[in-house]
Amino acid sequence: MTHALVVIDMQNDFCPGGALAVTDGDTVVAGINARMAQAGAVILTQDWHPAGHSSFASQHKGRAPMASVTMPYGPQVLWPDHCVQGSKGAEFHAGLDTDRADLILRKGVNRDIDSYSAFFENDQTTPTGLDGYLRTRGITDLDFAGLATDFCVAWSALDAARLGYKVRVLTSLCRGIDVNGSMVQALDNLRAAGVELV
Ligand code: VGL
Ligand code: ZN
Repeated sequence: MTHALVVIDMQNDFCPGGALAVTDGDTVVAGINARMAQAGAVILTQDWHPAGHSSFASQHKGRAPMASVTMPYGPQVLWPDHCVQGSKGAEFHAGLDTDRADLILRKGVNRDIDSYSAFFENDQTTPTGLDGYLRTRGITDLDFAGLATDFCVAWSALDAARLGYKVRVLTSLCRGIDVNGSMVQALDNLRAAGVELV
């Protein structure tokens, strides 16, 4: 068993009606559940921010959501408050088959650093521990699905490729935010990194 399905941030706040809703975000749930049946291992990630997280526009006087700022660790898009620990918005979409998960990984828990990727926080050095988990289980091939294509899915898949995994992004089981050309940029970056877009 060397293949895993990694389902990124399939949470209420990224679905229609949520605080950072991705268009049609909920429409991939059924397909993701079906795909779990073929997966050797299933990993779910959960965006899980403390209240007052530094990626929230509400913490930056005079800044609106979707504005870009420079943080000590690099550029950062400011978001509406979302996926606050313990909130309804941070829960998985009710239709997602969470029973099938081997591991649920929470990320973005550090107030001062965002974490788009399931592997590293946005300083691109602080590890989440996922690489160690996968390596010690002998998992070498990763399929990614979930939300959002151009942020957490793309950053996770790019890190996975850099770490030496064989990576595919199941684009039909992903949906994107697309802010300031982020979708085209993300797909270009993924192709350039040798990630297979399925
Ligand atoms: C995400 C923005 C902020 C994502 C998470 O899951 O793509 N995007 N937090
Ligand atoms: Zn977030």
